[in-house]
Amino acid sequence: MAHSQAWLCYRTVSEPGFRQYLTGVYTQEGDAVLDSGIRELQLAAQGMFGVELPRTEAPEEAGIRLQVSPELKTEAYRIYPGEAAYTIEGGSSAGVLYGIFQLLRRLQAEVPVQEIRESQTPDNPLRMLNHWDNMDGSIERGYSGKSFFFQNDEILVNDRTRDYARLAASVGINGVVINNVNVKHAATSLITGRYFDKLRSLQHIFAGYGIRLFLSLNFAAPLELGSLDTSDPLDAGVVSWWQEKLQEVYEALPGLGGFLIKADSEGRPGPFTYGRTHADGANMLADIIKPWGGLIIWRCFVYNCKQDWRDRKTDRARAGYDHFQPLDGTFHDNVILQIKNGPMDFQVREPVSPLFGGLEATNQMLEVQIAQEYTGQQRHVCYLIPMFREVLDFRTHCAPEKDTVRDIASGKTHGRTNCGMAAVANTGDDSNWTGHDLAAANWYGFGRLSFDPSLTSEEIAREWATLTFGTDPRVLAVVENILMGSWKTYEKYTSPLGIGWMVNPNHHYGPNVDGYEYDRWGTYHRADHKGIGVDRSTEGTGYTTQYKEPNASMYNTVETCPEELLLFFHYVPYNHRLSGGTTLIQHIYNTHFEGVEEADAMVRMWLELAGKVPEEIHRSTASRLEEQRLHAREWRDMVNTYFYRKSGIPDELNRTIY
Ligand code: GCW
Repeated sequence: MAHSQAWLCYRTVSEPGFRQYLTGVYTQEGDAVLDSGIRELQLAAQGMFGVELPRTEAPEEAGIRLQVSPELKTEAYRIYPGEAAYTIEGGSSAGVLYGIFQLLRRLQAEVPVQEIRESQTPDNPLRMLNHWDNMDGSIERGYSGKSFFFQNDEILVNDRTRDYARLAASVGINGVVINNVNVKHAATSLITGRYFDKLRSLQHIFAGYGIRLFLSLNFAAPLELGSLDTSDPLDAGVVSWWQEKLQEVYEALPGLGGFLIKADSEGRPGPFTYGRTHADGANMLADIIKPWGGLIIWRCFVYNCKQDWRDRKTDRARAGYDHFQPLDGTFHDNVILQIKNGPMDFQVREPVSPLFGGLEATNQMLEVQIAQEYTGQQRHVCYLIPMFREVLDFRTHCAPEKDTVRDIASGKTHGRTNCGMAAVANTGDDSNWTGHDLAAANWYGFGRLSFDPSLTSEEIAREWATLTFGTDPRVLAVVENILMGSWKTYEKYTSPLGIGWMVNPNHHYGPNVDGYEYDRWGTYHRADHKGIGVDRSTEGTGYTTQYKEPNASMYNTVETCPEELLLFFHYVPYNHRLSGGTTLIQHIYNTHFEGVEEADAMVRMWLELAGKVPEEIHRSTASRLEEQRLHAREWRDMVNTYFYRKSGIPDELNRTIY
């Protein structure tokens, strides 16, 4: 299927200033990344100015000069106009490439070229996308078609691969895991000769855009691929099996970034089976790939998924910290722990995982999910950048300063370099990449934010909208308005005050208040006729003690707990008065009515853009917004009715509650 160029569509601009430089492009050094940069400039010159931009060997003929300047940090860039030439410098060719994309963003926004004078060093060393693509072509939690990496157990390498790499690199992504963390079936064999040729082609394309390829690994490979009867990480036979295997992999694929591993989680194998720790497992693999500069990225999503509802002490939210904090300091240098933003699982609202701040001597990476598993599955618009901003800005109090999640992920708090941010990707082979056209803002936004976490959500939304739709102020205002309100709107008509879940089990789309209440996954809301919420204070599961002070005390009491997380931390009676004066039950009713009104307003706003954005995008987005509007009603009515019937307390405003 033909695919769109998303935010790299290079439409005509009216600001002519840059034309004077379009005489030629020159670079002294040459490599695949600089070649990609030049191709991008040529494409853009054609699209924006209708000019054929030649590459020249003579610097004096070139209005655009690319230069690798070792005094800049590796991936940093500096771009500026001059008399004769516009210069794009980078600490490496990847830095130059990032500078080119920044210049093109500004030009596309009609910024006069004489004002485009910027320098930037990416904040996070690793800026990664994790694809949960299976080799049969399906995507776990994929909402935009099939995989464009795999089909029928084969690896796909085609035009789309390059465009994917361009889009990813344009927002600063420098690492990609192509296969699902649940490594099963053919994917276990990705580390065998059967796939090396295709992986090399993929790696080659990625490398041309400064992106390193990573693979998800099956911890039980010695059993499943080899003929061993164990995958005990401390067993000598297992260690030598991995040595041989990974040597073969690195000889075939030098430059491979390393491996991402989900172990002892949701049925995946891991060191627990053999009475070993996660550090035993991760370090064993890390030591083997260290000579090649490889990294082991070890996920912290480990919890007991078979809980008994009567047990009010076992708390899934506690699990990440309980498992990994005691191992702090035992992981080797080339191991990175990848931690989901919240302690549960990508709900619309969660507190920040207490592992951030709890680990002081361990490499850490923040994992977020732009695949909208619990936030409308790319059928609803939910711009997640404001949520990620809150996570990054959260102060852990693990140090007197530089203690935010942003500082920790970027390595500033503890002086680390193996760290950064990863997002579970939201792409598939739909022609627009992300199913919902507006969901592309999350892909774009994640990359931009991981490169430069000082950007605001509004700036990112505006940039994306400008690149995608052009500079019409009316269009920009509407798109920005819809995006900026969408996370809070989604939160309003779904589950209240941080309690989460309330979705249909398994596929996770659509309201079902008790969907997980009578299940064993530890995802309770504990609603009864008097109140709702999970007591995670010191009186309850004690989860609050995993935070550093003053956060621990703040979360521990109802009076000081941030209201948007009230039900995550406390069981609260329906007649409890919130800070604004309304009762909890009234707040639930009000927000659900408001959420629907806001969803209606989004449809009205979007309809105003008919004729102002490409017709196909207008039509398909309108139909998704319509589905969202109707679906928001279903959520409202299910949730309100449920709580009305549980509590017996009527709505003060007498609206229809069934
Ligand atoms: O959110 C849950 C998803 C699973 C996923 C798991 C994980 C890849 O429902 O589909 O598995 O998280 O993060 O490992």
